Amino acid sequence: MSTLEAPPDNCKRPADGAGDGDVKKAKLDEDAHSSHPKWTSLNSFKFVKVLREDPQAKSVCIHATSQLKRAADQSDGDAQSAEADAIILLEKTAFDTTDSGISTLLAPDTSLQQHFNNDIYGTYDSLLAPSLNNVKTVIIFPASAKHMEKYASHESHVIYESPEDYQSITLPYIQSSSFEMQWIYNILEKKKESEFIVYEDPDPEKGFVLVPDLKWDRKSLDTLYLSAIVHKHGIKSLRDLTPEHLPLLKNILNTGLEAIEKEYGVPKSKLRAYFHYQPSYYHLHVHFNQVKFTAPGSNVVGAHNLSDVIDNIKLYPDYYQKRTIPFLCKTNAKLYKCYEAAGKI
Ligand code: M7G
Repeated sequence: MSTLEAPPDNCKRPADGAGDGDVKKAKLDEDAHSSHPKWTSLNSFKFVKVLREDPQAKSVCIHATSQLKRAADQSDGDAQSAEADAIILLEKTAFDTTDSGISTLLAPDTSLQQHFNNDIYGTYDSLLAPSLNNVKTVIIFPASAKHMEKYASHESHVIYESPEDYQSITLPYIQSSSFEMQWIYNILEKKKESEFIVYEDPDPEKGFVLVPDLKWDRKSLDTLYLSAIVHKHGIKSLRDLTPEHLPLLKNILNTGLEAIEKEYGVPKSKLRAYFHYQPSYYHLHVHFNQVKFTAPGSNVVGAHNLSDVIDNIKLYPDYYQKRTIPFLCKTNAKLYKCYEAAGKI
């Protein structure tokens, strides 16, 4: 594809250390905002547009705005308030198929409205008791341009990233971007979500924290989804993995699977463990989920099975530095524009 646009600024390799500076700045900017409020309803959000919907998954992702309160200004002591972007992800949850879940469904609280009947057939709308009408809701606020990019619906392309492309396009992009990783540091430092930790190995080299993932409603075992976040900083992704990391990877695979089986009773044979490439957050983490659940990003292009990764590195120590790795990229993504600007698309 011809490229007319100048490369976006964040395709360029920053001066030494500038990437780190961006991460620190993002951290400061985030600290400057008041923390995520505990909303009790959605009525303080102004609807902007639907970013994407998935009738099959029964989910919708909305762009909205809400008032962002900033800490009191030292000069006048008044708290400032400004409109900021929000992303609201709504997803209908799976049915509770335990005996008590089904009994509640069949209780008098469920009322039926008939559409039609014909011979032995009838269709209805069931109006369920509020306790059965749960819609899993994720609110990202204040949402950055990067969040908008991630959640907007855009066409995806497969990009074949050679080792040279990684060095000349992807790595400079990673180093010059900020990825809002504060949530990861909060988990590792036990500032947030510590009450949900399923397992932790505190070892600085081969240790990790295993927590329920944001994508999971934390109820249905059919959609069980956890993430193992490594304690060691500086391993950005699959591309960085070498034999030095084998003890870490084996530890995550073996101990992670055992911990999930112990906590949730889901056997190892019903779980998959994999990396995303490209990840959204360049701090190494592994996705664990139920094999019967088609998790977003578990497809053949984006997912790299952890046990395969271990075997590949055992067979070829520099496998992930030498191979071409395909990845899916949306046309609105900055990384896509970097590849386009380099004449690779
Ligand atoms: P990824 O492969 O970097 O990006 O995985 P993806 O979002 O495109 O999959 C990051 C994983 O971290 C995803 O599965 C997210 O759902 C999960 N995640 C993101 N955030 C912001 C949080 C969070 O605050 N808490 C938890 N527990 N998980 C999160």
